[in-house]
This record gives sequence, structure tokens and C-alpha cells, in this order.
Amino acid sequence: MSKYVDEIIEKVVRENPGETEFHNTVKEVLTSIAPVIDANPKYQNAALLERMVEPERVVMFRVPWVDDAGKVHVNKGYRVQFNSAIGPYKGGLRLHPSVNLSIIKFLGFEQVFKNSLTTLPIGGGKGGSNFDPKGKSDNEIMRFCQSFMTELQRHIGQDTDVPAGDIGVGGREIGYLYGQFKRIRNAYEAGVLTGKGLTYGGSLARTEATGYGLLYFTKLYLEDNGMSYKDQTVVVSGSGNVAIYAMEKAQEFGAKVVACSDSNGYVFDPEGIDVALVKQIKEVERGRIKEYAARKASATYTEGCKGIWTIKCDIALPCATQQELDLESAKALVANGVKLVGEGANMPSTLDAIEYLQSNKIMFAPAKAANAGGVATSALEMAQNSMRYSWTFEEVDEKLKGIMASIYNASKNAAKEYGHEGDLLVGCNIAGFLKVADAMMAQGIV
Ligand code: NDP
Ligand code: 2IT
Repeated sequence: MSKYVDEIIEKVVRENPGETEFHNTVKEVLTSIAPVIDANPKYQNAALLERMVEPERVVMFRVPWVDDAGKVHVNKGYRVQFNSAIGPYKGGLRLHPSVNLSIIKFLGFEQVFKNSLTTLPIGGGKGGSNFDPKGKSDNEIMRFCQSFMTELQRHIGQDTDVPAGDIGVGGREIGYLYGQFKRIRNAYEAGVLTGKGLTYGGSLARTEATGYGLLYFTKLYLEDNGMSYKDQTVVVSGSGNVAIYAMEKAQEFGAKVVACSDSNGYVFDPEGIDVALVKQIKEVERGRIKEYAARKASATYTEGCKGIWTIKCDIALPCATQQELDLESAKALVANGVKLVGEGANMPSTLDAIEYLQSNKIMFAPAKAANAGGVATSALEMAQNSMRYSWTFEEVDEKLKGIMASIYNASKNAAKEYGHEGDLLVGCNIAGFLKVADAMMAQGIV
């Protein structure tokens, strides 16, 4: 591998101590693009990788808020504006107690290449807070979001930086965030956030887009290898936005989804998961997935998340969180005859799990390609906001399908061109990298 790539990986580990998630994503991307770096000395001369691994700007701030009992809390707020070479920073906001700078930087770095793959003009960024939305009232969520936006608003804008949802941030939170933004700025700049409600500038199909996009991508991948979703057994981790719409589309494609999970445990339902019931429990009641087994006789609940990967399946779709599918899980999946692993979450598989899956010739659909449908549809929401117009569900869905096909083809072709035929991970990293690299080279040393 290129000496330059090795040096940059070492530098990132040395200069960002303790940021293991960030180290992992940098290692994954830079290792993949080594053949391109070797073939193009101009990148090294322009210190391109040094610039790419350093965020353009990191904003960290205090988020004070008052709970319903009058107690004052203080959380940490983050926005990492990673790269704006091809468009305004774009990426979600995550609210979860595990959030720290390493996690936001890993997500921001991934987002740069993912957004490049979408073919749309969006740069990469990510943000969030270590605030825990679980068990909070609507009013507490609103006060937190208002406090968060009171600081964030000075750093974002529809041509500057456009946040959206991620773990713990859905339609309710985007509504509160947008209300506060609009109030402070005294302007209706709908394009400043995506994932908005349909009554105030949201796009049809954005809610479904990440899960649906994952299914469009993996369907193409299966078909390219003479297979389909019909009658396949599917396991999906998570039961949030991405998982729910992945399950819905998998069933529409004729698959049987037998399991899903939340951060406490998983449910196994050999009759097939009732997605409407999952929506009721997780989206309406904001309850625990354990409830599913209490309400459906054919289902069983198991405490703990990892065991979900020991369930026999043809297709595994990790859609919960980072590093949830480790080497041991990968071994269990392979032993049970898995054919494809498709990443709906960001970086759900550990590096050794990916290596194991690929060395066992399991089809592997990497996150930044396979889950790009969400942010791609966010960019379509921005386009509609700019036009002050909206497309029908079918129009957005068709564009999403086209984008997922183009990401699949770009990843496949780049892998082939650089001597890694069939490896979509290397392919998507190279394809995503090239557009950002060319834009940065054209724009000089900035
Ligand atoms: P949600 O908050 O809607 O759902 C997250 C789901 O994952 C919940 O079921 C949650 O369980 C579970 N989960 C969260 N953290 C953990 C954890 N530490 N261990 C086990 N399970 C956990 O988030 P999304 O569905 O939006 O996001 C899921 C993943 O997809 C994330 O990796 C996100 O970055 C990625 N993603 C999201 C996109 C989007 O458009 N929303 C786009 C592309 C990627 P519980 O209910 O117990 O919290
Ligand atoms: O990880 C992701 O791509 C997202 N959470 C969606 C980001 C967005 O801006 O829609």
C-alpha cells in the first residue's frame, strides 16, 4: 500500500488520540483509495489527504435546558463541518448518550464520500448531542431542541450547512428545530433543514428513503448475481427509521423478515414481522421492542442485541448503529449460510467482520453506498425548497431508484477499474473520493 496513505493513517491516529471510531473510518476509506493515490502523485503534492482528514470546522457548544420538574441540565452540542468542496455541508444530527467528538467526526467523514456518491451537490457534515431523548416528555424535547438551535443557527443556512435527522432525531425534532431557526432568523429558509414535515417544506418519500434505498441497492446487487429478494429470509437490526422502511420494502419484494431489535434486545417472529405493529410500538408509543412479543403470539423476545446475528437468514441488514456486527457475528452469519450483508446503519460492521465476510465471498453492500438514499432524498428536498415546488411521491421515489442504481454502477465500475472487481467497498470509496478530490484540486489550497 502507498507509503503516503500509511503516513496519513498514522498521523490521524497520533493527532486524534482516543477517537477510535474516527480512526476506523479513516483506515477503511484510505486503505481503499490507496491504488488511486499511487497512480496520482499530484494528490500527494497538494497534501490532499492531510486536508481531507481534517474537518474544515468543528463547532462545540453548551446546551442548557430545563426539565419538567424545573431542574437544569447541560449537554454537549456538536457540529462538524467536514468538507464543502462539492456543496454546502450536509448531514444529520444524532441525539444519543454515546455521542462524542469521535462519533461525530466518523459520521462526518463518511458523509463526505457518501454525499459525493449521490451525484448531487452536497458536501459533508454531521452534528448532535449526548442528550438522551429516551423517557423525555414532548416539552422537554422541544426545550432541548430550541436551546440546541439557538446556538446552532449561527453556523448553518441553506447555502452553508443543512442538518437533518439521524439516531434520535426524526420528524418531531426537526419540527422543533425548524421552528426555533425560523423564529430567530426571521426568514422562511426552508432549505436549511431536511426531513421536515410535509406541511412546511418536507419532501414526500424522505421518511422512507434510507430503508427503501437500501433495498433498491441490494436488490440490484442480488440481481446482478442471479438472485432476488423473493422468498429470502431477512434479519434486520434496529426498529427505527431505517429499519422500519427496510423491512417494509423487503416484504414488498417478497422476502420474509423474521427479526428486528432495539438497544435492549431483539424479537424473532417466524411468521414474519408485522411492520405496522413495530411502527405503532416504536413510532407512536415510543416504547420498547419487547412489547412486540407481548402482543404477537408467534414472536419471542431475547434480551441483548448481538444474538440477532445468530438467527439463520439469507440476507442480513444491520440498521441500528455503528460496530453492531462484529467478527463473532459475521462467523455466525456465514455458518448459517448468509448470502448478502447490506449496511443500513453507518459503519455497523467492524473492520474484521467485513474482512471475514468478504473472504468468505459473501456479498457485502457497504454503508456509504447502500444507505445513501436518505441523504440523496434530503438533497431532493433541498431542490424542491429552492424551486418552491414539490414532486409527487412517485416522482421522488423514481429519482431515488435512479440514484441508487447510479451509486451501484459507479461503485462496481470503480472497483473493476482499479483491480478490485466485485468489491463494492473499495469501489464506493474510490468513486466517492474521486469527485471530492477533483473538486478540491480545482479549488486550490483551501
Ligand atoms: P432511529 O433513532 O430512528 O433508530 C435507531 C434504532 O437503532 C433504534 O431501534 C435504536 O434502539 C437502535 N439503536 C440505537 N443505538 C443503539 C445501540 N447503541 N445499540 C443497539 N441499538 C441501538 O435512527 P435511524 O433509523 O435514523 O438510524 C439508524 C442508523 O442508520 C444509524 O447508524 C444512522 O446513522 C444510520 N442512517 C440513518 C439515516 C436516516 O436518514 N435516518 C440515513 C443513513 C444512515 P432504541 O429504540 O432502543 O434506541
Ligand atoms: O447518515 C446519513 O446519511 C443521515 N443520517 C442522513 C443525512 C441527511 O442529511 O439526510
